[in-house]
Amino acid sequence: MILVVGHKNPDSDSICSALVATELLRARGEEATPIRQGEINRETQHILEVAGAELPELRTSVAGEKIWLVDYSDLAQAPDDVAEAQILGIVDHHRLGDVMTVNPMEAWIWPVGCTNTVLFNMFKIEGHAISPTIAKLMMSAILSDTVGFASPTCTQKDKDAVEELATIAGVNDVDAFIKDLLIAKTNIEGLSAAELVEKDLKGYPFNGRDVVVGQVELATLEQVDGMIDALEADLTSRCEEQNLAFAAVMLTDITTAQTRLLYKGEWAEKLTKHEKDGMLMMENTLSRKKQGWPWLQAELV
Ligand SMILES: [Mn+2]
Repeated sequence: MILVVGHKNPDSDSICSALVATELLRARGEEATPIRQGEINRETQHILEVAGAELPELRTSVAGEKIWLVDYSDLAQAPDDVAEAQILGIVDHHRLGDVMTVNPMEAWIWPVGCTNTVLFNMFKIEGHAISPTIAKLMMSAILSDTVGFASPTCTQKDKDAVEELATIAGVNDVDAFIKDLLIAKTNIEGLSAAELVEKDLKGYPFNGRDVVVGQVELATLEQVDGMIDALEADLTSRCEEQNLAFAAVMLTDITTAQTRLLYKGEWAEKLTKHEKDGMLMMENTLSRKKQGWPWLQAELV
């Protein structure tokens, strides 16, 4: 049995990738099961409902198991006991991380907008049939990761994949499909400051210290107007409790690509020079991976 596991703090791509890669392995004649390392967000819940797919089982230990990693290759995002598992494969679209394997393994890492774009091409290369449910999972993940094709991470391969997948899925109106997805993605009603910071929080080892950067995608920055103090207080206590050098959250208006950065920690003073009227605004910034984190790395050195 192969366990297919996405990253910690799973986003939609991470969950859909686990489900889709499991189908690919089964099509190859392997026994496989998708698992997840955490609770899913509202967008993912919406996607699973639309696709009619089952939520992967919550499981955070993989010691002694054969596993595939989907949507990451960093130790920090893997199950804590990943060193005791046998990694057989990786499908990803991020920079190559620091996981190590004992034996040779299969790696599919492409510079595209979404892991599901790589998986879609694997299905095609290997000639496996794609069911409407799997097609919906794949196209939803691609549209989520690329923010409806608007993200700078989006490539022609992502667009081509969605075009083919929409036909298989029987989705005639892709724009309406994107709109429903974005409504579910930006629904933060009733979430606490801590829940917002944790919604899509990634940990990065940097210069010998630990840093976390979260991102909240919004339809308008006004959605978090009353929560700035609480969000900053959460970042501060997170730094203290986890000995982080820096904790930040990108508040991104996905309709204008404008991001407000909230940040705290020992290294926070390195960024204050970029503030205007007490706010650090990052214009034209949708992607943490391609824009937010690279900029922060240069500033935090
Ligand atoms: Mn992804």
